[in-house]
Amino acid sequence: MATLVKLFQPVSEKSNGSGNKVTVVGCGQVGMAAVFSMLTQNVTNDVALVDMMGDKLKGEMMDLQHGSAFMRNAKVNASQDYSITAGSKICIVTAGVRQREGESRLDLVQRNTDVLKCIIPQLVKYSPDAIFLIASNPVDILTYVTWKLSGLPRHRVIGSGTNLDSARFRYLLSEKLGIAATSCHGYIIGEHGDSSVPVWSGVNIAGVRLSDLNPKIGTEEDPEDWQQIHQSVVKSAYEVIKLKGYTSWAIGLSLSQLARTILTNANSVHAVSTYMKGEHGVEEEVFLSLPAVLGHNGVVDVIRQPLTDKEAMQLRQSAALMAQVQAGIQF
Ligand code: 6V0
Repeated sequence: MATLVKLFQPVSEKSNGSGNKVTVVGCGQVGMAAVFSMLTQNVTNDVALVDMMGDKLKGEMMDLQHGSAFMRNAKVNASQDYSITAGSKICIVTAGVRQREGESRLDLVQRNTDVLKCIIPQLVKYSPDAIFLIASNPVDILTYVTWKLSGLPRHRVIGSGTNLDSARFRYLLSEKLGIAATSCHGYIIGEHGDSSVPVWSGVNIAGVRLSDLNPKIGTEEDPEDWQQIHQSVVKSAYEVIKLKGYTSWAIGLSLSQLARTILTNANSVHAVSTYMKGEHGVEEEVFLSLPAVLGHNGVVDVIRQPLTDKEAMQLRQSAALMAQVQAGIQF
């Protein structure tokens, strides 16, 4: 075009690719909250969106593109064709059905496994070196399913797991203590959801362990009933779904945080769903959350967190439940 020829004096070839491309498959409530968080928090400026609903996908893409002038060089592509995902550093999967009121996460297993069967081989084909970050529920089982379907090494398949449950826990602790959530340290491990395990023995503020101040903390004998905080965490998704129909902002922020850690090779520690066999006496091939060091390669290390006998036993019970559900999956 003549105007372009007049405007530009060519010096070198334009290079393609940002080096921080993130694909999000599933542009529903969770996927779009994750995309919005990543773009506005400058985690990536290069996203590829895939969904099976063509009009919605195009609408989401255009809506974000119209915000370009408010973001930092954001590049947003969307298509039902997986070739647009090529060369992604991270593939985030939030596609599938979500719980309806009263349904548990485990009720979704086979339906969402069938969804992953369409998605994972395509993502692996176009981004064989990517880290796979799964959010679709039941997230621990679907992370296992992704690992099986993808053939990728275990360190490159991660479930968002209890990063969200731990954030909810820290928020509720912060409300009770009247200090910032970022100053309340503690992890929920195990299954994302109903059988999650709060590690009360490690909950601390500035290194002061609450279990040293209240040895009964988190138990049924605790007169202060701190265990009710964990019960609220377990109930919180059900409560939000009852109120607004879905959960989105907190999981979107959680995925954005994990993507930042991976893209920047931060080696930060997050509770994410990872291969569990051999940890804390777990004998089954399951994925459950443990605090893990994350970087460019995905999971670098799992933290050897001292657990009480009861905590380790609860973890093994979750693992047994996961294995039982996995045994019924049709691949
Ligand atoms: P949603 O708003 O219904 O979005 C799901 C999207 O997936 C829709 O746009 C669908 O069109 C799309 N989709 C379905 N099948 C395919 C396919 N084969 N290929 C491409 N796209 C497809 O659901 P929402 O975003 O609320 O939830 C998505 C998933 O995340 C559900 O399984 C939830 O249970 C799960 N969540 C996980 C959380 C976590 O902490 N891990 C938290 C909240 C929700």
